[in-house]
Amino acid sequence: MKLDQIERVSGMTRERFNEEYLKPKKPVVFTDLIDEWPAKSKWNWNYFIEKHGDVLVPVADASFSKAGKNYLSPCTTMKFGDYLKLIREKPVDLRIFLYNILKNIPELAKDIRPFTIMEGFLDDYPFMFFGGAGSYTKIHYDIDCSNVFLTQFLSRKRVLIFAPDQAKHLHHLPFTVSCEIDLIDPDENKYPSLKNLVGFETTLTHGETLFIPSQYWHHIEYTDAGFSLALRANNSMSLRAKGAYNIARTYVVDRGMNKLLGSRWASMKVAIAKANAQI
Ligand SMILES: O=C(O)CCC(=O)C(=O)O
Ligand SMILES: [Fe+2]
Repeated sequence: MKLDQIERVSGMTRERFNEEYLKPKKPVVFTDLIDEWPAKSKWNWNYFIEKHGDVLVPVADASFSKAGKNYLSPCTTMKFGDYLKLIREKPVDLRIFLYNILKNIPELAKDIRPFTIMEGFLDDYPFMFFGGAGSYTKIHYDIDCSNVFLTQFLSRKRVLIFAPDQAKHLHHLPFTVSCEIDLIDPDENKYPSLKNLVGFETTLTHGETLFIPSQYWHHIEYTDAGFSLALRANNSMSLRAKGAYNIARTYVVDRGMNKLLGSRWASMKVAIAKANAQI
């Protein structure tokens, strides 16, 4: 596996972003995109615990990505404050994924500002991700085919990114937006195709925003306990259509077959991924 460091930029204009990063689909880290947001100084553990600790949140454990009854679903709900205290203290296998923060806690809208770096932001889908030290989000690309702007708060997060054409080295699982290979433990002996994998990497810190181009694979490691806000933009009709198709396919075919066949469906996907893999 060969990884290039992702560039860091500040003072970026919309025109330059469009020419140098959006059109060529090149990941980049903005160091100043949220400098004017109150959230940059306000959003921390105590603020969420004291002001919004009683809100009930959906929490997922490792069964989220495993075949069976919890596949692609949260496993329980708990109080936001209790969850944050838990992950702040020690590594735990509990995550909050794709949490629509403004729908659930509308008051927080006053702490953020719309991004103007490109057109097409989907204002109704501001998703937050929370996790303890050592947790990670397995490699995937975002099902709706949006461009993602992932802003990190408080702590560090390591991100690996791969272009769509790298799917052949990652054992892409059919009917899904995920892969068999787990990059937390990249074993080149078991998966020789990893030797030819090329991509990008960076470690985000507080207040930095990573641009993940539409359909780019990403693997995310929580170096420390922390949280991020993902804002998404999609300014292309064809990508929106592809996203809608992906969502229908996952919810109808993949979920349906998981319900019907459970781990046998998971094994079939792995076998197809292996057959399609290229060294
Ligand atoms: O930060 C994470 O855990 C996942 C973020 C992600 O996959 C996304 O924003 O698309
Ligand atoms: Fe994602």
